[in-house]
Amino acid sequence: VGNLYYDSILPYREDSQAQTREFLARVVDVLLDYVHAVNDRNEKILEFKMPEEMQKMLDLDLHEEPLPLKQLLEDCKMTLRHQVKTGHPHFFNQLSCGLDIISLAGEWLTAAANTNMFTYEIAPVFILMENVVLGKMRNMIGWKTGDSILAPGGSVSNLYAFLAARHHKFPQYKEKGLSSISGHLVMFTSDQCHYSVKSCASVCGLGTDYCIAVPSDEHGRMIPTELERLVKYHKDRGNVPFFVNATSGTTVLGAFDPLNDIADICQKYDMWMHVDAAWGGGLLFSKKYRHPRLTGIERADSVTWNPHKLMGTLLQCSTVHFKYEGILLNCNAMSAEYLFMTDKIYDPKYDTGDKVIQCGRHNDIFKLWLQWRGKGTSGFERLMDRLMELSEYMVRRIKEQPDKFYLILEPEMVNVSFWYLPRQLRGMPHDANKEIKLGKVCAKLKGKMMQSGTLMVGYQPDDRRPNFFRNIISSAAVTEKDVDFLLSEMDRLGHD
Ligand code: ABU
Repeated sequence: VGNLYYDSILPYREDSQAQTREFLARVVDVLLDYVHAVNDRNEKILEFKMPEEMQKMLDLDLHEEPLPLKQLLEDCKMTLRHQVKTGHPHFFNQLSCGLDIISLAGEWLTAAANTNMFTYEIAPVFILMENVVLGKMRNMIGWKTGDSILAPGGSVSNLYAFLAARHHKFPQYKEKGLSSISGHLVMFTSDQCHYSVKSCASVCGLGTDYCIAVPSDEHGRMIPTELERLVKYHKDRGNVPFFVNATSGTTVLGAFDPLNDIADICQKYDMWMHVDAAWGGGLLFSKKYRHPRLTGIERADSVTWNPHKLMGTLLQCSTVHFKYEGILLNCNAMSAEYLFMTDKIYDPKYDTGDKVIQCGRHNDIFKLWLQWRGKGTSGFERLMDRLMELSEYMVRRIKEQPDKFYLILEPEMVNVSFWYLPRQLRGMPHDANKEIKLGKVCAKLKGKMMQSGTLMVGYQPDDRRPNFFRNIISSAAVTEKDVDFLLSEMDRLGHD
């Protein structure tokens, strides 16, 4: 592309097919080099720099005059050179890991199609794909009908569930607002839930004091008798318990709340039951691991399920499902006539834009649809089983090295919680004082991982213990050898 500028290619020059193709082909080369590097175990995951140093090193300025296309190619290379390779087989840091190639191809197509998902008129194929995929997901939950939407992340999916639950109980709320509600609404969720559930209480006017944290057991599962006790407590004080969030796959421990017990309580006290299965939903594919973890999910009123987590679909791809047909339109429609005309030549039920509180909606379906076509349902089942088996392998390997590693609990999912023991802490009795020291090791060792660039594993405290490592295996790239590498690399970096 030599010294060409933006106005030498489409759409500025009609006769620029060759240059345009050449420019894009060179961008694709950069992307393919990156995909190759991501899958190369000899490559580092990152070249860590402090933000100030990174800022100085990179030319990120925006200029008055245009830059040549060759500079833009350099910009693309530079960006990926300094990006953390989240698809690298030694990246275990986040719930969303991996780089699924078919889903990536889907995302590239999505970008080229560059459409908005609000009407059939401008996204006909994609809207029909949404119907197919979301209908299939509802069937897997155990419902024959219902309503669903793709949302920008699990937190917003949970918010949609909250809004639908409030609409279901107080259909006048949309028009009359707070005056349609007598008493103070109260919602319940376990003390291990994702923070977005509490955020619903803040965003929707309950106040976080009315999002009640139900105690969990030592595995991180909500205790149903505690839920019932707290529901009664609030009812007795004239409050209105109306919404319970059960989590299937908690963010830190990967715990599954007992859905049937929670459903019984919701039924008894006439409360909406939402299941936040953003993380654990993928296990619905697995005959081996679905039960007992997700047993009873079909009794929920709504379910959040993020394919961009365990299923490896590229970010972002989050879905929320409802048992009730038409609930999203009833709850959220504003009937903007410039977009959702009712006298279109096709059935306006295919316009999904009025189901949501945003207007513009990104196309998150194609990459999932293409990935599902490529893998088949059986391929997803194999992936789920493989990820779970690898996590079981990691647990075994940790138990085989009790001098170096301390398993915190038997995981229910691919979250493995553990401490690393450097030499000076080995052989000491395990008590609260030692846990404080082990917690300090986490932050130091994580820093060493980032500086060496060879490994990334997350850590955090919880309300029972100081910092501990949370290892996530949700990438199809990971093998037993990578798990062995992870443990030996932690020991190499952290032993002293
Ligand atoms: N709910 C987003 C998950 C963040 C994480 O990867 O831990």
